[in-house]
Amino acid sequence: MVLPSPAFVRGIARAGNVETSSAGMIVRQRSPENLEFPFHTLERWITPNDRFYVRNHFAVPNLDPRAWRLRVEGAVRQALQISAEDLRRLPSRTVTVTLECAGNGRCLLNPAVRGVQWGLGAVSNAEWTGVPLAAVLERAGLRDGAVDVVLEGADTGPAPNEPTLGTIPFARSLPLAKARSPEVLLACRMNGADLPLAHGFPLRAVVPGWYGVASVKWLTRVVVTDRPFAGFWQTLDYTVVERNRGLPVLAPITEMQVKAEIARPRAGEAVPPNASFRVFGAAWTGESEIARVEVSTDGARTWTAARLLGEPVRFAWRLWEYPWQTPAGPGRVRLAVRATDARGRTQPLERDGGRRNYMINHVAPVEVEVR
Ligand SMILES: Nc1nc2c(c(=O)[nH]1)N[C@H]1C(S)=C(S)[C@@H](COP(=O)(O)O)O[C@H]1N2
Ligand SMILES: [Mo]
Repeated sequence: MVLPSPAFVRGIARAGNVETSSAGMIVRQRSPENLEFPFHTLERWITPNDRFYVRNHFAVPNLDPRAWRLRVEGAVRQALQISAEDLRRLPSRTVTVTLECAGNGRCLLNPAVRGVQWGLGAVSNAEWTGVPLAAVLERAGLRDGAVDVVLEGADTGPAPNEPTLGTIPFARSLPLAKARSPEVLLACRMNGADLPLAHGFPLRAVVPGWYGVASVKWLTRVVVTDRPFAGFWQTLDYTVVERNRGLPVLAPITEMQVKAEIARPRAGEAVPPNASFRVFGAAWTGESEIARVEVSTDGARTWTAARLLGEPVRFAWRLWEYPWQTPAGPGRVRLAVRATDARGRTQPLERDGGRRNYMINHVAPVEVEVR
């Protein structure tokens, strides 16, 4: 068994030393704005709108909601132009969904990899209200041979690391089966309020169980394609390497991987000796539910079950706690957590290099000081 190196653990402490916004968010990038939820402040199951992490590739587009239309076209029987008012007349649903950026935890990797250097907080949980994408596809009517559903945002800019490509929009596709699943929403409300501009006003996709990149914001166009969509954000970016008959093959990032994070204590925090300390955090997974969370106080050698809080809600994170009896003597302790989902998938102890700079879910101990 290979444990994450001490350098990995130091990385978590490094994540704490950064600039914060007026709302107390960690500023990872000013322009475009990329804001991290300070994960050590986790208390409640729902993340308030002004604390929900923000991941933007380009400048935020300012859309006039009166002039805005959602165009639905491609391999459909009837192309549509839907106004915000039309959408409000369709039956809506509310679902609680955790979004995690595929790069969450990146700043903990050693050696460093490229991309926004997220600590623990490129993950948040909110209640989203909107019309199922399936209902809109149903209205347009899919033509035979439809394969993918492309979601396009109004934001555009230069393609990252591809200067000759010029300006491209942010767009991602879903295979038909996921696009038609009842939980996939075109959301116009977040935690009971109008969708904030930073989170995609007037309309965004919410794709439960998938990494945040699938949940396209500032939606303006849905294009049904008759062949697999090989867009920029699922070929040159947001891909991982899978093995196919021994050959490395790039595959788009889709489902979230099972993962737990410790909110408290924070890395480097001093905890009192001979005391009862509440270790606390959250755990989530993709198309399943969290079945078990375990805590280790000896650097990922032995594990004890933590207590799962609240009720299981598919597609939302589960809070957990562990009453830790801290040791008598002063010294450093490496705390770790690992989650297992209802399909029996458990967080790995080692990182799979094929995941490049994405999908970071291996067990990552935090070092605290007993004194
Ligand atoms: N139009 C558009 N949609 C987008 C993005 C973007 O840059 N533009 N970023 C994606 C990524 S990578 C993530 S992780 C989520 C983040 O959603 P949030 O900013 O509401 O947290 O939005 C996704 N949708
Ligand atoms: Mo992301």
